[in-house]
Amino acid sequence: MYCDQCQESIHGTGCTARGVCGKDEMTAKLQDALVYASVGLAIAAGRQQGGVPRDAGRRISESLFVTVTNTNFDDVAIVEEIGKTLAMRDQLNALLPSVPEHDASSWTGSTRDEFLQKALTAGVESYDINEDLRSLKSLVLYGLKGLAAYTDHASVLGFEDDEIYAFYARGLEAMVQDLSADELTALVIQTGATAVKAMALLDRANTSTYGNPEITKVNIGVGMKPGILISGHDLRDMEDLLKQTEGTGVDVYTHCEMLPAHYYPAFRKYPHFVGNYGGSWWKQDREFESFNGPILMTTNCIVPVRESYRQRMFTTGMAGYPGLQHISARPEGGSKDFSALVELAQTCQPPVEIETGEITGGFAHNQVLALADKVVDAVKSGAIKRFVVMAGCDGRHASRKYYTGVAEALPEDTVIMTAGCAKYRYNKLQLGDIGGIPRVLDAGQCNDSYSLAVIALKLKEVFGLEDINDLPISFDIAWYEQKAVTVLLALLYLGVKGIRLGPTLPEFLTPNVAAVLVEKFGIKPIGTVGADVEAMMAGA
Ligand code: FSO
Ligand code: SF4
Repeated sequence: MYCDQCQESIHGTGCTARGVCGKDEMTAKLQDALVYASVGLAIAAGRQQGGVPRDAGRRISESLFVTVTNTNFDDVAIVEEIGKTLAMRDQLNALLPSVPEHDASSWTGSTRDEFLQKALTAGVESYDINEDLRSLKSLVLYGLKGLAAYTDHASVLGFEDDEIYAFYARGLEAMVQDLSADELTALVIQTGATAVKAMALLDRANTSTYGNPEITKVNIGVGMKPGILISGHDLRDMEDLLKQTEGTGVDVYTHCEMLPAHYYPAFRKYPHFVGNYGGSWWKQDREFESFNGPILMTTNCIVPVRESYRQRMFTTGMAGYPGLQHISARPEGGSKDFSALVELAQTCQPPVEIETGEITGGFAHNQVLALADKVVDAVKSGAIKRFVVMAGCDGRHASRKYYTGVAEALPEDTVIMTAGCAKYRYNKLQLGDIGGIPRVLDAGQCNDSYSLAVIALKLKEVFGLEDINDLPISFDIAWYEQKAVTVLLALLYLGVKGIRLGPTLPEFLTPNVAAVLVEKFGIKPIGTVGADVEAMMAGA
């Protein structure tokens, strides 16, 4: 196997025997075969009269999402996805005058062993012999994987965009084409442009279905009843679960990236939606143990499952893990059936309390813009000197203590804007407020980084500035998996310069490609807390 798609990829070699994430060789290879099957589907879909059919767009979203870090470790499910993807490729090829001339369009297989055989020549390292070109292709592919997660969530809520699906066709076909560095660089920028569209689409899907996030205090303690813990990013699953647990005597808690569900009016109204349990994804093994009740993983991030909670952990959607019960897709126009979790919860002990208190969030664009006058006055009066965007992901590495250190070291006249699970490095610190504006403004999930961009663009307009980089704002982004690559490319497309990226730069960037990003966009690796805080406060 060879995998270098996340920040925890083994430095210098990528993951070659077993992933740090727990992905084994067979799963890694099957995921490679699934991406390759998606390339074949993309080639066929992109050649259809009338553009990429929506079912093909959805299929590509689902297939790529399955291969995002920590989403699906279940070989049986992945084999099934490959089969479905190849079947759709063949259906669409049959509508063309002839099958496109590429192995990705014509290879066949139906068994796990055949897919493993194909993976030997179809992994990311086969996409180009030139490592710089391969690096650019990786940047596009990983950006597309993150995009796929976002378009999957949006489509579940009935929101789709043909232009985004058309870009899947273009971007995936590029994986098997001979393209120059300039052509691939243009594709990287287009991936960023499409990322902005996809995040805007998901924002529309979420807010028009569940209302605009509002300032909310979320309880981090526990109640007396047994609970179900829901994690991941899928809000439609959240809705189904809250409805089906009403009046059952079972409480619902969020974990990690589901925390922002509390900020939505459509979910806040449920009295049995009690709070958030625990912290970020990588601590789940201990927290799932003490939670005592059923756990529902709607998406990534899953870590290797311990025996102590295996029997009460469920997956759904694109998430999967061998041996866990998987809740099947909702029937057309219906809901998923979470009754197995409810019944199990009724036999469980309430969660063990691991902390008490509250965290405040809900500062997505609509809420912040409602406070715009207050924010603008605070900037004009000098009460707020600087905004620091610390969005992105959390991860296992001790080096991520840097983000806690930065939050603590930033002067009291600074405001941290965040989204994604990166926030768990500092969202329980008592950092206070500035004239009623909290010093940590949490917009929501990683995709809600879109909100942070909308807020920045609005501030630029209010202050009459030409360039977003003239605002008193710094970007200190943490990345882990491919959605963060998508968010990063979106920020670059929007013209943000001088982003600090950590805890390390991506392993898949060659020195030459990294140099281009540095030169064109001023991207820099994080340094020490002291030096970075000083530089950010000086606008550097
Ligand atoms: Fe985190 Fe995992 Fe949301 Fe990611 S839980 S790391 S970028 O899946 O998607 O922020
Ligand atoms: Fe390694 Fe990350 Fe790939 Fe897992 S997803 S195998 S940790 S590079």
